[in-house]
Amino acid sequence: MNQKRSLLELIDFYLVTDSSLSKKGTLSDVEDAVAAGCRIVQYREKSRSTKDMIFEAVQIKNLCGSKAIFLVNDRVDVAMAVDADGVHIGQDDMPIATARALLGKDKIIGLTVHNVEEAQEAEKSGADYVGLSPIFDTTTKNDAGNGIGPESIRVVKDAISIPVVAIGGINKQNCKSVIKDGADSLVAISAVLCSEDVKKETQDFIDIIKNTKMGI
Ligand code: TZP
Ligand code: MG
Repeated sequence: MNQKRSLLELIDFYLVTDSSLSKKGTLSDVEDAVAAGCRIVQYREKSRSTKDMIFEAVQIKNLCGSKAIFLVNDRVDVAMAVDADGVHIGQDDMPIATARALLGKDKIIGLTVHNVEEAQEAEKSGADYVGLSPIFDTTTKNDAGNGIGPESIRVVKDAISIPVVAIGGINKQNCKSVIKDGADSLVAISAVLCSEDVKKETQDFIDIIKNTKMGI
């Protein structure tokens, strides 16, 4: 049993890395977010060679240690090479069943979904959580499409029993409503990585999420 699996129930702020937005570098971002209490990190790197990704992924895995789940975006091969805790894949990436066969039952697999049908299908296929995307319009991902609106979070949350992670256009102003609308966790890439202090921003998000979940 992957010990990190139990952390999935505790996730609040979810860090997705982006070297093109980072001010101090991906390793610094991960270190800051984990120090702030972030319990899940996804290494999302679109421009590095496989060799460089593996080198960086090993370092991110070490920074996560036992404190945070460490997932690799898209690249099942990189996740396997460094024995990451799992992967996050999209609708056009490797099918879940194939990823599961390669990674084994203990690894965590997250799938991006855009509506309730995809979310139900994801759960049926054995996804461990879904990333519901994009909640609001965003310029961080070119092909993300238009925001589906925060109301869709509740619809998806009520239809499945695995955790729902909200992503796309989320910031400190709208994150409270995203949690109230039913998200278990949320990603805010530009809001955190474009800030001057990744640790403080992460802490702020975690505080808002925790307080909102407690009804404060
Ligand atoms: N997947 C769907 S939207 C998105 C990704 C990776 C980008 C989210 O970035 P931001 O800056 O939080 O809107
Ligand atoms: Mg993808």
